[in-house]
Amino acid sequence: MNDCLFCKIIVGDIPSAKVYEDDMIYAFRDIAPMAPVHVLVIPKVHIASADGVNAENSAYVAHIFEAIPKIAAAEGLTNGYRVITNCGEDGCQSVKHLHFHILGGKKLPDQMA
Ligand code: DGP
Repeated sequence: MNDCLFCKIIVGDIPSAKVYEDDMIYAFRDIAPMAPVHVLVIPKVHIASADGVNAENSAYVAHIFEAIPKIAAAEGLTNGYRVITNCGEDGCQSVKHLHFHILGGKKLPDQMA
């Protein structure tokens, strides 16, 4: 077992507020929400970041993007939402396990950086 925080969340060693789960992915509420709805969606395999996506594991990313509209609908995000993945140092990625933020529930700021 590696020392990855999100790998520990997947196996339940660290508690989380689950929003969705299937055999490939896990979704849970962000511990420090930046919007009324702030969900993180992660693959159940350890991929360090967007930089680590390749032909062997890209099915997990495709599956995440198939699940995102369902999660957004279940969260009541009928008026739109934002999906973000931070990558590496300049992207301010703090947890080194690929994750996609779903943010919504209000009009989000226009400015990205
Ligand atoms: P990023 O900066 O893109 O690496 O986002 C990491 C996110 O993970 C950040 O919004 C806070 C969230 N986070 C960090 N630790 C935990 C945790 O233990 N539980 C939950 N639910 N979220 C966490």
